[in-house]
Amino acid sequence: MNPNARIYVAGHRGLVGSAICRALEAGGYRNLVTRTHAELDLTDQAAVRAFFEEVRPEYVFLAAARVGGILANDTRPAEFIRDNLLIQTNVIDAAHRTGTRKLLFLGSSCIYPKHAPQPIKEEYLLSGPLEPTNEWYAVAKIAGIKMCQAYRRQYGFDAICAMPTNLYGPGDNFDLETSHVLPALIRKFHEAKESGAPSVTVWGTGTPRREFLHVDDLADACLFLMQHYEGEEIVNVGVGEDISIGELAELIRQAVGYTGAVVFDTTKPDGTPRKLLDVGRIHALGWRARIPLAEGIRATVEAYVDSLAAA
Ligand code: GFB
Repeated sequence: MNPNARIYVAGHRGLVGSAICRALEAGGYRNLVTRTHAELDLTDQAAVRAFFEEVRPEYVFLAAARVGGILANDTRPAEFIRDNLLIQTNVIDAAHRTGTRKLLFLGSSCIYPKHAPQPIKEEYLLSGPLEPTNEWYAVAKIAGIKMCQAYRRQYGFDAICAMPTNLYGPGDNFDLETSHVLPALIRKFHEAKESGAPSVTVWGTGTPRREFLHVDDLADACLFLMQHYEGEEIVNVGVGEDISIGELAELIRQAVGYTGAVVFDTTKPDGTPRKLLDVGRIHALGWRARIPLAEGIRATVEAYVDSLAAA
């Protein structure tokens, strides 16, 4: 990518989009194009086509999506499947129509079968039933992958697909109903410490295992793939190891400095028992994650507490 190339980051205010913008700016890319949701509704096909005809970005990072944790996915299936299908279809099609040179589509590790062999290889896609709590989002993301592959086959459109594992980092969503586990626990432990609450409630049994990738590592991988990968196959992006939710809660409890008890609310869903990604493909391409989880958690706790003070 030329430093002056016009690069559109869709979803630039979200966890992933803001990290991609940070990485691009740090890399000397000066011609970034962004639009807020109020300025451009990506579910509106006419508006997206008009934007692409006006701006004609050369590269597109498609990080815009309707995302959320296990409860949000489980309780709002229509929004998750509708909005993600609309956003990705509009952006991929308009990018192709207006001559975008390359587009990177972001999926998720939840596209894989609930009981896929671990670690999960890219070829396990569609080899078994999905996790019910997020099958709506997963089906939408799988459709996005297939659309990128179809546009490459029929039109020669250079669309590539990255499948990140669970993400965390600065700029995450800390709403307790819609967020993912890591930011939710940071907020819960911090609020319990501040209020002197005797315990913190963790959803589920604490036994599911999750892999956590810092969003700055993901952004680095996205720039790497945009510059070095142009294949049809999807590429997993992860750290190659996972921990249980119980172990994660203990890591966060220590990072926050909470000394009360941890209790598990088994009325809440566990979701997929495990979704550790096989990262052999991206390692073979020459990329590895760098940010250790304990260090990433400490930095995210600090950024969260600072953001509260700033607010
Ligand atoms: O991060 P999370 O919401 O999403 O939940 P998934 C991960 C695990 O953490 C589940 C447990 O077993 C939750 O029950 N957990 C414990 C909590 N306490 C909490 C809490 O306070 N909040 C939350 N949110 N979880 C998502 C998919 O699945 O993974 C998305 O639903 C996306 O579509 C994302 O793919 C990457 O990892 O289970």
